[in-house]
Parts: sequence; structure tokens; C-alpha cells
Amino acid sequence: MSKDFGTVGVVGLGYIGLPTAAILADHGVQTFGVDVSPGTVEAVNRGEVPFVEPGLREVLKRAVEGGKLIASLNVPAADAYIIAVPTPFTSSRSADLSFIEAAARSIAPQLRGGELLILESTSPPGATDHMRDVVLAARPDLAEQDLLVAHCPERVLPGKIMDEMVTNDRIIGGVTSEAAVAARELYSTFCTGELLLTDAKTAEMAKLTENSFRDVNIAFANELSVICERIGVDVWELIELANHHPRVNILQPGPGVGGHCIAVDPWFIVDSAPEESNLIRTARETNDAKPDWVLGQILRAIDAGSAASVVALFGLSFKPNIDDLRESPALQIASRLADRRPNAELLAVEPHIEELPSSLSSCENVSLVRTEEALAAADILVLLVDHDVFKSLSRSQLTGKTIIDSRGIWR
Ligand code: SAJ
Repeated sequence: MSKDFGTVGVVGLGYIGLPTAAILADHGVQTFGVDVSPGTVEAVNRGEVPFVEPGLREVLKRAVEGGKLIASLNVPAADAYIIAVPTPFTSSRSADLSFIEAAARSIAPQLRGGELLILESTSPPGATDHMRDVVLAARPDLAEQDLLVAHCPERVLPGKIMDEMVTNDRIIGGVTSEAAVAARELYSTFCTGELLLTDAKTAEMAKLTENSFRDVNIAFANELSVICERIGVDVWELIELANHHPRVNILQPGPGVGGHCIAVDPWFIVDSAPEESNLIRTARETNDAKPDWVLGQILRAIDAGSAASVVALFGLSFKPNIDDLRESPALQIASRLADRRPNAELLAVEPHIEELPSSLSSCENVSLVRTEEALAAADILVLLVDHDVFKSLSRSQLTGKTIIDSRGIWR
């Protein structure tokens, strides 16, 4: 079945929804962006991006100025909807579907039958069916066959979203095969990657599997780093050498795994089959333990130094060259350190933010400073995020300091 999607509503204008809406609009589709935050809606309608993502501003500006993207707080009528809202996890590490449910209920009153509903949010197996059920419960006048429902997980890498959203292959999981075909039609308006059709549950699992694969591999690298520290081997040299094997490709150790995807998604698999998910659970626990291991290194360095130690922490974001602090191991290390050593002066260097987040601004012994100030004042330098600007520091700027390098860039 070929469908014409003249109008598309994108519900949730965050890291995924906003680029999706901007790109759709830039490809000539009349797009309505919807968000619960008045600040976000106003910013988008001014053509402004409320977060850092290279290349998004230009596309958004073009889309808004051309009248192809209009943001609002309320869901308008449209031929298709893309739902890109958060799926955080609860304290018991199962998925919190309340944002998806709220989005479904907000769309329901606008439906006339025949619309395509695409869930893009990363979701546990069964969430797409659940979203359809929430819509149908709000609209008993509609039948299952009146709606085309699909799950098309986003797989873009923050920092490269504008490129990857267009060029990545996409998995399209239909609740019915008709829905999968209709969703393919919509994505083919802007996606040059391969569009791979399957059922909704397999698509849900595929996304979780990709991120769990990465998590397990990072856990392997993180475990190696702890082993190597114990036996006196340089883990980065070790990995570089091992990776010369044609079938070995080990990832990089670090201070832990952050962000809102890899540190969260594997738990959705564990939650769906707890008895069978031993490796995936252990990998999560290994990566979650890494910030405290780095913290231990810093505490030992402080205790071995003078009573008036000044510690500089380089990087707070969850990965290099972005401003995103969500689930950041660097931030965890900084706030636990501030708590454990209230008399140590802590200088945080994070060139991508203007002010400290609340978890650190409330600590009297932490301040946000520039690189030069930290280098001049600190005797212990801790590298937490491998931002490009930190890679380019010269070795002479580091001489005479105690160095703890969780990313292996100052070796
Ligand atoms: N990390 C390491 N060592 C590595 C690679 C990463 O410690 O060798 C750490 C990073 O520093 C960071 C965390 O892992 O703290 C996650 O970073 P990332 O760059 O691996 O991934 P995300 O969270 O930015 O994006 C991932 C991507 N998934 C995969 O690569 C399988 C992206 O394609 C997904 O779209 C995204 O999750 C998502 O939204 O699910």
C-alpha cells in the first residue's frame, strides 16, 4: 500500500524528535513539532536549538523560516505521528512508559482512522503494542485495523545526528506488515540508508541488542583496565596491540558508561528475561562500578599528597565534545569526590557548559574554571572526558603534576 503523508506530527522535541522534525520539514514534509515544554516550543519557533548538536541549527532555521516546521504545545491533526519521548527506567530498573502513554493519549483525540503511528523511543519488548492499546482505550470508536502502528528505533550517535539520521540503515517493525510498509514510505522521504522491515517486537529487541552489544564490549575493556592496573600493564597499549589481530576489536576503557541509552537500555532486556540475562546484567554492573574505581584512585592520590590538595577534574559530560551531562560517570565522580573530601579544593573544567549543574553547584568546594586556571592551581589532574581540547594540551603543561588519566589520552 502506498500512502501519502502530507502532514506529520513529531511528539517530543528532544535530541531525536527535533532533528527528525527538522529533517522531515527540510525534505518538504509539512511537519508539526509538539512538546510539553513552552520554552522548547518557543525556541523551536524562533529557529533556535535548545541543546548542542552540530549542523542542526542551520536545518532547523531553514525549516522554520520556510514555514514547513511549526511547533506547538498541543497535538494537531496529521497523517502520521512520530513519538520520540523519553523512556527512563524506574528505581527497580524496569522501563517507565508513562511518557509514551501520555503522548498516545494526547494524539488519540486527533485521530480519524488510517493514520500511521510510529514509536521511535527506545522501548522494551511489547511497548509498541501497549502504545496502540492506550490509543484504542482512549478511542473506543476506532478498531485495531483503523491504525497503522510501527516501531522504528532511532540509532543515531549524539554529535553526528544530522548525518546519521539520513544515512544510517533503519529497522522498521510493523505491528502489521501493512504498517511496516507505510512507515517505510515515510522514512524514504529523507533516509538514504537501507530500510529493513520486520515485526515490532523484533525491532524493539534489535535496538536494545545493539546498545547491549556495545555495553558488554565496553565492560570487557573496563574489566581489562582494572586487571591491568593490578598487574602493572598499560591497558591502552595492550588493547592497541590486541586489536592488530584481524578478528579482535576491543573498545576503550573509561570512567564508566554514561548517557541515556547504553547505561539504560540493557536493563530493559534484563527486566524482560531476568533469569536468562546474566552476561548483560554483569556487564552493566561492571560498567556501573567503574566510577567508584576511578574515585578510589583520586582519593588515594589526595591522601598521599599535601593536606591542601587542589584537584582539577577535566570533563563532566558523558562523552567527548558534547555538553550532555545525563548519566555522566564524570559528573558522578565529581559529586562523590566533593562529598568524600569536603576540604579538598576541586576545580572542574568543562568547556561545553557555562555553569555547574545543581549536583555540583551546591558543593562549596567545587568551582567551574578554565583549563589554564586549573593547570596553574592544581597538583592532581584527573582526566575524565577525552574532549579534543584536552588532547591538545602539551606534555610540558602536565609536568610535575600527579596525573590520573581515565581515558588514556595523556600517556
Ligand atoms: N564509551 C566507552 N568506551 C568506548 C565507547 C564508549 O567508555 O569505547 C562510553 C562513552 O564515553 C559514553 C558511553 O560509553 O559514556 C556511551 O557512548 P557511545 O558513544 O557509545 O554511545 P551513545 O550513548 O552516545 O549512543 C549510543 C549509540 N549506540 C551504539 O553505538 C550501539 C547510538 O548509535 C544510539 O543511537 C544511541 O546509543 C541511542 O540513542 O540509543
